[in-house]
Amino acid sequence: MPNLSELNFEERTPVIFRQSSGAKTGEIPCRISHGSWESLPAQVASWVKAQIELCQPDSLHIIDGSISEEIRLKEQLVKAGVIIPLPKYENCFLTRTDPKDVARVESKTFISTPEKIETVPPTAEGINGTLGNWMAPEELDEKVKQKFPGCMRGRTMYMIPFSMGPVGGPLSKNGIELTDSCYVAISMSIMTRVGSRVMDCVRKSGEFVKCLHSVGKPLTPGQKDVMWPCNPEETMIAHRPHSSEIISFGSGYGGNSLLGKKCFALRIGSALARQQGWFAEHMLVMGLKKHDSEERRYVCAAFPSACGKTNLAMLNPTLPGYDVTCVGDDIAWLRFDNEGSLRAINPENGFFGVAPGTSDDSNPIAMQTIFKNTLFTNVAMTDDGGVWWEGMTEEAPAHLIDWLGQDWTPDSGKKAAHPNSRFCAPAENCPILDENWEDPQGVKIDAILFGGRRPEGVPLVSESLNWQHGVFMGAALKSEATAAAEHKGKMVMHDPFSMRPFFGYNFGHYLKHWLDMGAKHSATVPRIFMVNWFRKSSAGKFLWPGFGENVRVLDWIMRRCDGYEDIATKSPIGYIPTEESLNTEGLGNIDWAQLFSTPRDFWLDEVSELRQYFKQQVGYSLPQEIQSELDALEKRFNA
Ligand code: GTP
Ligand code: SPV
Ligand code: MN
Repeated sequence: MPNLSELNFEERTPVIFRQSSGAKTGEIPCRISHGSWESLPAQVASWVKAQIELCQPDSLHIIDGSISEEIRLKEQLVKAGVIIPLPKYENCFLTRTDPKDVARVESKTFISTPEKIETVPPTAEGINGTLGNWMAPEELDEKVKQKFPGCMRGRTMYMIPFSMGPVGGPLSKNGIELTDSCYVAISMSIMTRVGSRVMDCVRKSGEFVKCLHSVGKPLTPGQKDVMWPCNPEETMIAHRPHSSEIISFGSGYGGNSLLGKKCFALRIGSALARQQGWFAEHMLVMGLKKHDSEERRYVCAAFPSACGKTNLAMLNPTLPGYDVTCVGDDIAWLRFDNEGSLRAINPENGFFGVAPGTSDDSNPIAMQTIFKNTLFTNVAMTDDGGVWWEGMTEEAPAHLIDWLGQDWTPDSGKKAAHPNSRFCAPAENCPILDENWEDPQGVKIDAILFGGRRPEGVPLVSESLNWQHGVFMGAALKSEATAAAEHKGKMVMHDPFSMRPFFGYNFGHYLKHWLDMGAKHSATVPRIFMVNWFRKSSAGKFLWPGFGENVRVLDWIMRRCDGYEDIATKSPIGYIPTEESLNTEGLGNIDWAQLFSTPRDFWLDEVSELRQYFKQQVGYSLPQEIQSELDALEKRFNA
């Protein structure tokens, strides 16, 4: 990483809004630069007032969600040099972050509950927990007192009323984010439904998740701002599930600052879901229809960060006769309805997707989604005012401005786009958006998939023996680390349910919740599958072409859901396709034996590693059922 002080970070003047609807009065602790203080519901006003007193911004901008507001905010940001217009596309912009603020920071993310056991399972003596970080409420109070007083001085506080899920829907929930980052305000307007109509809901229900965010860099009078203010040394992303509060300091990036996403929809969401009998999951939701069938089937899939959710959610089927639709690419809220069917909504309103690797070949649907009304972060810029990243075209352009704002040529010997560079695009841009994607009741789920990057041992697809075994598969999920968080290198890490960074409560209790919900609805639960697009040959090449070809695996999964028994054989790890049953027509050479083998040595090692993991990381919080599944797996290999 280059040293920040060596970079030519363009200085800028702070964003100031000219429009003003109110003067400083006794009641309002700062200038209101946009919106009306009087119109705020009482509970909202009292909370906001307290946060203004704490953070001491110069002014408050109440986001109304109108187009004219969006245009004005973007104009201001362009003038200040914070976002750069991309004239090659329609209403698209580029941001470059501070190179120290490029991904989620799991090590600085905390859940605060009175009892530690509510948040994290007990670890074995001398072992560091990897399933979340707990902070005592008093300690969090103390941290807030250290970090927040005056943290927004010289800046505008944006107040963003937002809804996760269709506004006013029975499964939807409201939040209000206060932030001193206009980039966050604009991104939240893409990723969630924002503005006055949400405030109307809050007024009716009186309920909202309280989200406070600051980049943690106050300005003294006259001080010039930097392009991407942040405070990496002081970064903290904290959650109080008991009072539905999120407190984030020091980072402006993605999941650290767009608080509706991981903080609300997953961490606070999962804690609420447990209390209220539903699930909040790191899952895509997609629809699949065969042209000769009446019904569209829906699948949700939990893959760890940067492991293929956006790609599967927007799959472009290579088999003729299939039609794929997208409901969501990152988060699903799932609930059993009165008939016992599991139904999913996508609480988000946009895609915050990984840019590198996205191309007309790998994900043409994403390519049709992201060149209108999109905000790019940390990608490279082309000479004609477009964007580029590794994998977008086979050949790199002869000249670019890289993600650090420096000249780049193919022989620079470094990446032009940051590996975790992202596009932030409205869902409505997606040409295959499902017609029911905003159905407030959600879509009916037929299958749940788990998957990660497993170079060895794990076959392309297997089906669990039953719900309990499927929950075990989710609990045992592992994947190679990616650039979505601060982990380095390619080590295979545990990422149970692809939720390791996002659990809002004790993982053992989470597993119990999954088991209990399944037992309650045993007659109607979806089937559970494990997939692995990333298995490699001994020569280190992917054994499976992936991307659009993954429809072949979905096709097999759908036939299993239709009750076709003779297309699978039972292996010790679950049901595996018979060789003729997976359509591989036209794929050329597929090494079936390598792709589907379940090597005994590998799996016995896996069992003993899992045994140690559960013992060291989950301890007595581990449900007995999961222990039994592990024992049974070992037994099947020794039978
Ligand atoms: P988050 O937004 O971080 O939660 O990630 P995501 O799960 O949506 O990840 P995404 O779909 O953006 O995956 C990004 C990476 O996975 C890119 O490097 C892709 O090239 C790679 N990828 C996705 N699908 C496949 C596949 O089927 N095969 C292979 N080999 N790579 C894939
Ligand atoms: C992930 O890391 O899983 C993401 C990106 O979806 S972020 O919103 O930054 O968490
Ligand atoms: Mn994600």
